[in-house]
Amino acid sequence: MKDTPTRALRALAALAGLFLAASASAATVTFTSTYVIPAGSTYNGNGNTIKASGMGDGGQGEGQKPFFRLNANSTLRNVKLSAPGVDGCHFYGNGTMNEVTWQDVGEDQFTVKSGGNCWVSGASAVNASDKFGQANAATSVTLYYHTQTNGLKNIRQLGGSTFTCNFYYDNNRAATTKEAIGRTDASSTRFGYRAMTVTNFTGSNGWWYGRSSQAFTY
Ligand code: DGU
Ligand code: CA
Ligand code: CA
Repeated sequence: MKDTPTRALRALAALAGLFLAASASAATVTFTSTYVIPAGSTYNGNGNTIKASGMGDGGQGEGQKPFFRLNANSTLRNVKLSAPGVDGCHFYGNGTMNEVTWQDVGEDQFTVKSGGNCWVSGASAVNASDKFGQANAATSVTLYYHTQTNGLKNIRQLGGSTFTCNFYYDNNRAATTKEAIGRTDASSTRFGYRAMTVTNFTGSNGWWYGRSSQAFTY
């Protein structure tokens, strides 16, 4: 009985220590080149913030470098990407970006460079002057419990391309989209969506940029 308060205090102190250790470990890490996540492995950012230096200015110039290249079957998780947003992150085959926060999207948020089953889940991205996601190869992309705020297009399939993509929006939020939730020029591409919250949409051609017949709920 006598030592109960001491034990309680010790437990509290231990908890506080854990909390402090956890916050102290979140750091800002500077990248001067793209980090390649090897096939089949995971990069866990442990809540750190990445800052790109000498990789692009985050404007609309093409040829900027991505923060991360995800080789096939790799995962990027628990990381914040600060301005300048450079060329976002690139998928090469299947991949997952989980709890990745884009604090200020640069040229674009993520790009599918070669196709696969690609997932962007949790967390959020803000301020895409043009596109959030860009698909440059036939792929399946799922946005899952992910929020995108303020941009022209939430997903854009490479302009003029006719390969087939399947885009899924599952429990997402799109706030202040000014052109399209999904835009494609390919007649075989499909957009599936469920539990999607869209607010302040101002595109003049509908969510699917004139291709509503290619969209379905599931
Ligand atoms: O002319 O190729 O925006 O991957 C168009 C360009 C453009 C790509 C794409 C990307 O489609 O650069 O960032
Ligand atoms: Ca581009
Ligand atoms: Ca790009």
